[in-house]
Amino acid sequence: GQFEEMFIPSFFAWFLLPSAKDMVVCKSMDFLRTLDTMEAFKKHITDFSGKDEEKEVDLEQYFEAKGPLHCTTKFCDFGKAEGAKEYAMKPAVKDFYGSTSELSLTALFVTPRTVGARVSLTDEQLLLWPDDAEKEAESVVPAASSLPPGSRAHVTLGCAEGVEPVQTGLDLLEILALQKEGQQGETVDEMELGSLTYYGEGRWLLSLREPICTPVCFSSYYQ
Ligand code: ACK
Repeated sequence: GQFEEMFIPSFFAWFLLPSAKDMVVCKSMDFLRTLDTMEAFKKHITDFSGKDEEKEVDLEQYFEAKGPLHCTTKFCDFGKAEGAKEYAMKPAVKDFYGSTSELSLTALFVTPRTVGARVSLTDEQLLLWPDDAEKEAESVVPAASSLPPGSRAHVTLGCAEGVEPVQTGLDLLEILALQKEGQQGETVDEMELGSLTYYGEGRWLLSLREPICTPVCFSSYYQ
């Protein structure tokens, strides 16, 4: 029939509904504004400024937001990515396509490359999570495949100049791998939003006291 040739999208994702988007952007901007004025952050400023210890870093300017806010499930590259077609044909993908749910953002993280939110998926949402999402990151984060499915789930909030958004999930996996290895990090502060930990090399994680819940729609992106 006429629908047999399926056009595979750039990626499948949960897209934040417009009503929720502003609230999430606002909270992340608040976090960036607070972080870059903290003494603990200034102590490690060269992670972001290079050699220049005197330089101030304005994190709000440092990162640039790209495209609609979303949590990628499967990057398909219009069918060219491995497993793209199989994913697009999964019964769960068809069943949930266009449906709304709630995403739970449980942490915010910042590295010299990206700023993002960690997403904790429900069992139902995990039905849409590709089996190999963590394993695919293995060449960059060797311990990634030993992390539980869904570990890579994130919302990219911004990227530094010249950095592609695929980096955000890799930065998150790197932090989770450090945690799993038993690196406690350096808990530097209790902030209003939660507790802030430094993992070295410019990696900061704010575990939210209260998760940010945001309505989303499971769909795909074709541009
Ligand atoms: O922020 P993200 O999750 O990172 O959303 C974008 C989206 O797909 C469109 O580019 C993600 N993305 C790009 N390349 C890959 C890849 N090779 N593996 C997984 N996700 C990717 C990117």
